[in-house]
Amino acid sequence: MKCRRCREPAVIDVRRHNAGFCAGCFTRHCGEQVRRAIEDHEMIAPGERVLVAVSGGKDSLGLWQLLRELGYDADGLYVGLGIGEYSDESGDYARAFAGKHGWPLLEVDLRDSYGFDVPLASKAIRRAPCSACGMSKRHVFNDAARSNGYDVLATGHNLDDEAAVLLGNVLRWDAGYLGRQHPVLPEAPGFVRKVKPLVRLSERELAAYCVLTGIDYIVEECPMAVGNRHLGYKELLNGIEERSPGTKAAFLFGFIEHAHERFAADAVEEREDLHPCPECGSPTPADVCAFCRLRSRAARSIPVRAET
Ligand code: Q46
Ligand code: ZN
Repeated sequence: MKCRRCREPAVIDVRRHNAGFCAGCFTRHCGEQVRRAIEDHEMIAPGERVLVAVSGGKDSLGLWQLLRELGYDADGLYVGLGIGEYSDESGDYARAFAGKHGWPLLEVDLRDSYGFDVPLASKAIRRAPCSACGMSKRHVFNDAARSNGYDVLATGHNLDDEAAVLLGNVLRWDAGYLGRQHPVLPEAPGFVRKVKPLVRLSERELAAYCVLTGIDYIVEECPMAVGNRHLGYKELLNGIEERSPGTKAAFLFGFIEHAHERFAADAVEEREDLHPCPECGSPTPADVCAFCRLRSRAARSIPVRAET
């Protein structure tokens, strides 16, 4: 197979585009996909400061590099989740990558800053770790971006992630989630803008991008992902994609183009009902926000040692 652009031998084929690319043209293709996503959805305006949530994995480190190469003022944010060796190692990858390039990396450790970690929180609320983790990350990402003066928070969600989340939301017809499922969640009082510049690239393309550009990333998946609903949806979609390449992209982009608008009003309505949490100031529809409730339940579950 030859490269679609320069006719040199191809090193990767992207069946969805019915095209092969050599290494140089493939990295350019990745940059163009990110540039297009940012332009199409007006994700980042010139001069804005971007905070990229990095986990040490291929998507987030790839995203950070792609944004920097496109000229964006992008710094990293690593959140220590306290998931045993996985967290220790993923932090090392994020730090090594930032250090290699001399790019600023903010760090927040859940245990040090908030007194709990993901395994503890999950036990305290008797819910799957990903539920406690997702809630904590959403809060910490937004808080870190706001308190450090960033305009935009960028996450490494790729095409596969977004299509899997969409499938889950459609299977339940969850109108609120569908209204919020978009590559850009605009800023609002108490919230920075959140963007997903990798929506036009698949997981496989990100892995290839990292290998071809020498990004050293943590290959192991989070051990707590086992049994996660989204993994099942991803597998289902991969089976369909295998038989008809392009279906995943058509599913996601068809929704964004033709259907998202119909659910957006629900999301706007939800946001209008928010007021600042009395404990942390984050917008919430409840008396105390979900993160602060999680935090206090986790704190209560820590056995208190008797003073001697
Ligand atoms: S880190 Fe957290 Fe993921 Fe691990 S506990 Fe689940 S949500 S799987 S992206
Ligand atoms: Zn709160």
